[in-house]
Amino acid sequence: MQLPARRLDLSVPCVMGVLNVTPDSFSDGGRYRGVEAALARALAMVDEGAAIIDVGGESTRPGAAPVDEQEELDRVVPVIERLRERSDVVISVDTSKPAVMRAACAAGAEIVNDVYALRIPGAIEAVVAAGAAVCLMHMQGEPRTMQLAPVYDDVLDEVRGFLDQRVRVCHAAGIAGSRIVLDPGIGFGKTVEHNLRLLAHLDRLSMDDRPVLIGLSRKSLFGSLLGRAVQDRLAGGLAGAALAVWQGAAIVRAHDVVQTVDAVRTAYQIRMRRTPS
Ligand code: PT1
Repeated sequence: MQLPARRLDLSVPCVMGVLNVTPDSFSDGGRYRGVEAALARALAMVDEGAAIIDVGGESTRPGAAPVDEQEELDRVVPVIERLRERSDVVISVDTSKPAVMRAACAAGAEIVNDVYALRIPGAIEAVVAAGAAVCLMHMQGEPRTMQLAPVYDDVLDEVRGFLDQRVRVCHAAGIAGSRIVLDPGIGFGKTVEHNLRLLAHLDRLSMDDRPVLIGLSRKSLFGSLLGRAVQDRLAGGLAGAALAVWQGAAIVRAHDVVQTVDAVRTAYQIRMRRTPS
């Protein structure tokens, strides 16, 4: 995948480590302590084998409320600056706001990971100006209300159609295919059944062999499916990650980097031994 000033090799699947920079995650003890704690966690994930660190200052979990632009900037920019000083890991910024995209990329982010798939006015222009790569994710509705009553005629067709349309809009704006990753948005306006159908057909999601990113880590899908609390969903997430890689997924977004790297490597090594019948 083409980044502003280098390429990220996706011929082997990799792990994107989740770095939530929200008050509940890091900042007890003030802003500076929060930044230092987030930086330490990011560097630990790099040591654990994460190829990308995904820095986010606004939760997009079901029911989450939007965060003010200045607040989001204050959360993510200092962390990205410090991480860029300390590591050459690829940094992505999990945001939908054009101003946050611009500032994050100026601070060293190379991928814009947008759950709104650049639908907010100014987002496409921000990505073009930064020369960033982008993850286009499907979401039905918005985080606050998306899980109330998700409805699809055919979830696969609709997700594919949406992503296809967003790719075309990006192309028209001058974002090359080599900069685009696609994501079906597991848990974003989907029932358990919708999520499972998407995961069962990941190999049919991508047009033109575009790389696919999948985020499953600790999601309520596993609460519904397995009856597990959020801290007990690792095995479910690893099974899903392995099956995603089996179907060709290029990037797995996860909190538990050590374990996810092992699951991704194992699934990839088995898949590589497949020979034409
Ligand atoms: C994701 C993702 C993301 N997920 C991308 N970015 C989150 N590209 C944040 C639940 O059901 O999958 N892909 N950024 C986290 N969002 C959720 C959604 C967290 C649903 C939890 C749930 O529990």
